[in-house]
Amino acid sequence: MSARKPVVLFFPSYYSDEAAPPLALIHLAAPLVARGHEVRIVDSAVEDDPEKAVLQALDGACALGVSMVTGPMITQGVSVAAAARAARPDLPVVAGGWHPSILPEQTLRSPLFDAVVKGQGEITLAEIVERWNEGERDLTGVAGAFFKRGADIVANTPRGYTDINALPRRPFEIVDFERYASRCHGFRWLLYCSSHGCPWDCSYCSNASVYGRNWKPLHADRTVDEMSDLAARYRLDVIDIIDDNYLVRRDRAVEIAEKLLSKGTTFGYFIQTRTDQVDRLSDDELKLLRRSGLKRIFFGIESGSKRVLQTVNKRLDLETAYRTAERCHRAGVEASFNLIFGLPGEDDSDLRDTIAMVDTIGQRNPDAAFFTNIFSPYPGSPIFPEAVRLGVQEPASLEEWAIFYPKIQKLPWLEGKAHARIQRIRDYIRIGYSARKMVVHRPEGFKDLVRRAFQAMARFRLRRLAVGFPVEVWALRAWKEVKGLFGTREPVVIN
Ligand code: B12
Ligand code: SF4
Repeated sequence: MSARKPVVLFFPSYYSDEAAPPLALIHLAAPLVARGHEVRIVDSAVEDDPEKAVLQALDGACALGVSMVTGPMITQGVSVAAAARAARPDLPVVAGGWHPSILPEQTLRSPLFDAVVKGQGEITLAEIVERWNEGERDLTGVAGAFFKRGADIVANTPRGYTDINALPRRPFEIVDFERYASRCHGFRWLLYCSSHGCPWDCSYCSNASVYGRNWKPLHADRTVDEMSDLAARYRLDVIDIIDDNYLVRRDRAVEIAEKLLSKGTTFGYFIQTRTDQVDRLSDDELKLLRRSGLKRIFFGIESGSKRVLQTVNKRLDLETAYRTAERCHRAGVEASFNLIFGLPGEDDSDLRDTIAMVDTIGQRNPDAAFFTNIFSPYPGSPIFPEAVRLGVQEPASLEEWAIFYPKIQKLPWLEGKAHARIQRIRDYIRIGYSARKMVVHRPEGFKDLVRRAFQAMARFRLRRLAVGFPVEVWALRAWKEVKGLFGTREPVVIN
């Protein structure tokens, strides 16, 4: 057997100020490190010249892996893979992550990639690297891999789910944590995964295409040990648990909270879940979670229209959502609500319902935050074929998927003035209801008075759906630009 050569893993830019170590790549590194490979991670979030950094890291390497989700990450994923191919034509390149997992054959039609991993990558990538390290390009028999044999694309059998409890510990130390903390102005946080999947079936969500309609957790003990070790090692302020639905098992969440409390940990943690999952917790349990460090819950609530919620199979009851918003406030847990505008069939009465819902939540929880999106039909989601039927153009190549992004994508049923109007509504929700921002200090004194005046105006407009001639939005934009000219940036504080 040849010496184990280094493996380079690249995380393309996602065009955001927030930076946290690339969790997917740290997961992938676990078995490779355990088998004796050096894993060199290059992350655009902390790299000024990612292409140069990848080319340098390739020295002596046996493989390059590129991670991509549908959307703009593809742009740099492709350009860096092209630069690597030009510099090291002999080097095999593998793509993985959500986009390649959902569209493995189309991704592999790009001449830049030699293989694609479908789904969880830990064991599949380790087996691929084992072959490539020996100079063997044929990947026959590596479950979960797609590869090229001459002009053909070979699809191996699926790997099925790998229990995360059976995988080696995740080697966070292979990235330089301090580079991330300094990008976040000293805010110290990590992303962490304690379960995979979600048993629900919302039609706009692509989860099931990768993890099935299952929910698979890491044992509570291991979760507590890992999180507290990481928090101590990196002096973390917050661990952002990225699980799609952390509260599927109430007893496990309670057990984790009790164990964190008995260890005396001081870090905060964020979770994502559904309002009905919180509704099952008693007040005491919710307070217990708060005392154990639970600072913020992200809820996908999407729309205030019962009809729209039904068409996307959300199975969500608004009264439960209101009750949960209020109970979070009482328990001291910050609540963030995600909204999706532009779902197929949404009309003015649905918009009014959504605004009324935002208003009700805002009243019952004055600290609630709202994040708004325009619907983006992701491949792999059950709604995708309907979106195509309604006129969404399905990209025909990996590169074309780069523009598939809520910020830039136009929907055939939401064009021109209708699109601009939704953008205004989003602006006014941001001004009118997001009491606490995730990344910026809440203003004080005179600035807070101005903020309140803008807030009242935005709420007034939204209640009447009167968002034309948006002078407040223009004024805020102009103010931001002036601040930008003088180089003043708000400090990044994720509270
Ligand atoms: C955290 C996160 C992000 C972070 C990641 C930051 C970081 N530093 O890691 C950032 C900010 C980049 C992000 C951005 C976006 N995200 Co996001 N994100 C997630 C989230 C919540 C967790 C990802 C994660 O780390 N999971 C844990 C790891 C271990 O699992 P994993 O990512 O699946 O990785 C495994 C496999 O996919 C595979 N794999 C991954 N990469 C690679 C690479 C190689 C070479 C190989 C072999 C294998 C492989 O192996 C890994 C280990 O098993 C997921 C939802 C989820 N629960 O996974 C959504 C998710 C990936 N995001 C999604 C979306 C839509 C977005 C945005 C478009 C959202 C938006 N509205 O702006 C943007 C895209 C940004 C851009 N500009 O292109 C979708 C992707 C859907 C799709 N079809 O691609 C998801 C699935 C959410 C959802 N359910 O819709 N996201
Ligand atoms: S949107 Fe949320 S609740 Fe619905 S299936 Fe996806 S992860 Fe589950």
